[in-house]
Amino acid sequence: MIDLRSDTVTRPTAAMRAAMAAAEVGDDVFGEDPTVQRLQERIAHTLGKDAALFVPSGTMANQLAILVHCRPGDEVVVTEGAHCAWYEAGAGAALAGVQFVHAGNDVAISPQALDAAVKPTAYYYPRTRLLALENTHNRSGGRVSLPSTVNAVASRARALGLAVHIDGARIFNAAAASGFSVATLAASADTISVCFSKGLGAPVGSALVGNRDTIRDALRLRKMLGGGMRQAGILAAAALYALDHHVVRLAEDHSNAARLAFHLASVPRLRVLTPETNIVMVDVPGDSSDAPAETFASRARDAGVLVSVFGPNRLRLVTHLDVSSEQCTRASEILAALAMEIPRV
Ligand code: TLP
Repeated sequence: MIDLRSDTVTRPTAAMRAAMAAAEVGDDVFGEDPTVQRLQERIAHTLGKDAALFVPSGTMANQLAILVHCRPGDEVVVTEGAHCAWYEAGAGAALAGVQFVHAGNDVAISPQALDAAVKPTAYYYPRTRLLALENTHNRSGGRVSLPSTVNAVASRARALGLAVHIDGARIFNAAAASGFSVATLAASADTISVCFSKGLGAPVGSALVGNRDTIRDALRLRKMLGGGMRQAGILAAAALYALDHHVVRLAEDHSNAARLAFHLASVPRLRVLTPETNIVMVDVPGDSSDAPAETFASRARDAGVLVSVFGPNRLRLVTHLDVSSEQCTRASEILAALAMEIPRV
């Protein structure tokens, strides 16, 4: 099987497992796990912030950010298709008691779109409290927001009294594609979440990064959510290994995605969004009520390629550490052959 469903499917390499096995550990609820401490200091420094908190998932990192910045009844402004509004099981409403307002397009929000989304201040309006951006932006096909775009809307947000969070699950992909450092990409955010378990290839783990007071609040909230982990250094060691060895290879995933997209774009029945990073969105034709993407994905599975369904007509293919460029070429041949079987209308 060639698994292109997500960059979350990677398995730790032998060298990563060796680093995990050798990790020095302690009880992190007592703040005594030296490897977790080392990871938190390292990722905070890499992102140009004071402090970081190691958490089990990107979802928990995003939800902690919403919890630290907002109170029940507040509003969070997000882009179209934001992960925190689409894929986190309604946690923003259920746990923090916030509602989401979609503004701008599916990658970025302009200062003007933010102005239009923020509620006035009379007592009967919800309080618009947080701007949550996503870089790279998953549902738009892994697109990158450049610092100029992020800074423009973030400074408008600040002037309006909003905090700024970046869901940086794939911020290292954004850095690899744009040439900007992750610290530059994170500069205008109060908090940023980052995942070690996506393109970086660690089995588990994310971090919430921000200033010391915010991360102290997040530590308590993490405990409240049941995310206090004990000898978590075993997992932090995988994340440290990933930072040392897997950041530099993200460009390979991007060139595999570009090649995959290039091959598929020449297939007449498919519409392919040109990827900027490791995510390729492919639209298949057909009446949306027939769920053509589901049908295509199940044929692809039978032919040995796993892809995700991202809409009635939309498939998502993600390149990662565990798919080689040969496998990507093979996958594009298999998918192209399947697409040629789609009847013309
Ligand atoms: N994304 C997953 C699915 O949930 C869609 C994937 O396969 O891409 N932020 C972003 C931008 C993400 O893409 C994800 C995971 C998360 C946060 C959540 O991370 P986890 O899965 O660790 O909770």
